[in-house]
Amino acid sequence: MATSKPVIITCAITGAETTKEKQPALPITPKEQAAASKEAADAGASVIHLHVREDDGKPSQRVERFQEAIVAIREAVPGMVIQISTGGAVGETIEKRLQPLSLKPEMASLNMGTMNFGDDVFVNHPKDILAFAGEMKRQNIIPELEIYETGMLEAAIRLCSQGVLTGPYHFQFVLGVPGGMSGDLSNLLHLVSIAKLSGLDFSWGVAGVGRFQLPLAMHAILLGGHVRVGFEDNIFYQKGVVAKSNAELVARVVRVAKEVNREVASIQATREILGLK
Ligand code: KMH
Ligand code: ZN
Repeated sequence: MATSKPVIITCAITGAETTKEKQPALPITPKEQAAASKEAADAGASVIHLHVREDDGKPSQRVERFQEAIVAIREAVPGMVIQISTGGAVGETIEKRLQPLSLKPEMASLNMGTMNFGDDVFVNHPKDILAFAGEMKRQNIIPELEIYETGMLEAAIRLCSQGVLTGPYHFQFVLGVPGGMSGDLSNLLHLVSIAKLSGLDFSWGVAGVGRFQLPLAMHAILLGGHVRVGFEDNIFYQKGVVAKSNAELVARVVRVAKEVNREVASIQATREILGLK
């Protein structure tokens, strides 16, 4: 693993779908999110993928709530990379999804297409993707391109090649959502090879959903990619055993990386790899 860059571990601490009933340790309030971020950072995460909730647990795209959460996380973990979600919850309006970009986060998610998402439809109209991309470019916000299947990767590559998106390019392969590609290793290998064929200079990570989280993280560590874990994608430590904390999931992938001599990226190294200031 000596030739690979250090592995960036992102922790998606909250998400928009999981509930406290299913995962009692799910951080909901800014205070809980700050504590979860600190634990995740202490365990080895350097990026927080951030969704916010109202106190009753409802997913929210309210700017003030993002602001509160960002301030609390910054205080708990100075320098942590905070990547806000513009995906929000299924069914959220584009206007609301765009709102938190007014906070000028250093990084934000940018979803690359429409798909069935479990029993729902996650709508990302081409004109709205362009609006998100344009706003991020205007404000120098680095997008993380969320890719759930091959067509979305090809759409992302087109936008990069046309200059609609202007690097640094970071692809996040989100695999295992019912409606998108499954977390089978062959799918990850296919996506990585298509991305490489583009000739673009890019970094990539993988977020495996549910039971795919651990095996895909292990494969990404071996393949030179980056890793996302956390309750947004998976609430279990193993089959039938709910994880104690987001940090427990981070700590496990850190152990895996160490076992195969792949260094874990510090916050500083993460900023260099992702092209952040
Ligand atoms: N909650 C999903 C429908 C993102 O953060 O940009 C979308 C999502 C992606 O979580
Ligand atoms: Zn998300």
